[in-house]
Amino acid sequence: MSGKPAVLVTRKLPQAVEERLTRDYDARLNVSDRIYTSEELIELSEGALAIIPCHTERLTTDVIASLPDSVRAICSFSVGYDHIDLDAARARAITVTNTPDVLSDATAEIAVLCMLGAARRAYESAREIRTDSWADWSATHQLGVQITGKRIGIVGMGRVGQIMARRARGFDMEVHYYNRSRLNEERENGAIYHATIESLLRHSDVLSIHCPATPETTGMINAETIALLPDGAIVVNTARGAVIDDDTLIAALQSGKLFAAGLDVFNNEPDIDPRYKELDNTFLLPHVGSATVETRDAMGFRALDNLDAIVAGETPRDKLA
Ligand code: 8YV
Repeated sequence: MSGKPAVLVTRKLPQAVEERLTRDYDARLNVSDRIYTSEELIELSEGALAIIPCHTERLTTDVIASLPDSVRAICSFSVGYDHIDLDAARARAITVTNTPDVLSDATAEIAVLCMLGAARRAYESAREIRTDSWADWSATHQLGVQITGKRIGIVGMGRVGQIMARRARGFDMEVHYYNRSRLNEERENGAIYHATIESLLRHSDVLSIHCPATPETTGMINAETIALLPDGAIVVNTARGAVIDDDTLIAALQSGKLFAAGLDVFNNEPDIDPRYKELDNTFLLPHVGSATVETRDAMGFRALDNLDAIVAGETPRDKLA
């Protein structure tokens, strides 16, 4: 017995984070990085004060109700918390935290990559090189869409959305946004507010999704809404797959209603809808928005700062429940 509080860490985390974990806690690390079943997670939590999950663990009503009494905190290694039932945690007085801010720049970088990858047909071009199918230069070869000067519509003008807006201004894009509430003038920074998603869509040559997955945003991009985008628009999603109805997006990509899509997140990861992979006009990444050395360290340290505060009897900075 080390005398240190026990913490279940559900996935393999960066070395520096695991070093701090083992220094300060009786850390139950996941060396193999295999995703635990709900039953395993409950069993492995026995006697632990806290769980540090990732978005890959579904902490549903039933799982939370079955957690051992020892568990007093869930400090997620993620900004998104759609995988945690906050009401169920509140009902058991379990404190829940996330890791906002520290991954906003990295995620906006990937959104820029997805935007450019989709607009400039990066998947098709890279494939030509790697399969030796590049015939020769031609004036009509691989023509994409220039995003400079175009309109970007940002859904969810939170931390990541605001950084994406700044990056888009670097491409002289006209920034439009839809958010639950209008931002103040300073944060808006010249962006044009739309009170409805429908209005935003009509003004979006590129639509970039930065809102969380909630009951309100699930399936927000569906047959009715996607029809409102200008023909030849580009859809970028680095938030959560649940915001998009896959059948609708795939049909719009197949028909040419949309020029392309750049996607880092999907419904049912990693078993995504296979039709995305059959399309040439998709630029697809495996949920790597926050995957930089700097950011993953910062996420881990932020989760541990929250845990340290809870252990010290203080209110953690990123308390969700
Ligand atoms: C993380 C994310 O890598 O933080 C989030 O919400 O979507 C990702 O960037 C992942 O969730 C880690 O748990």
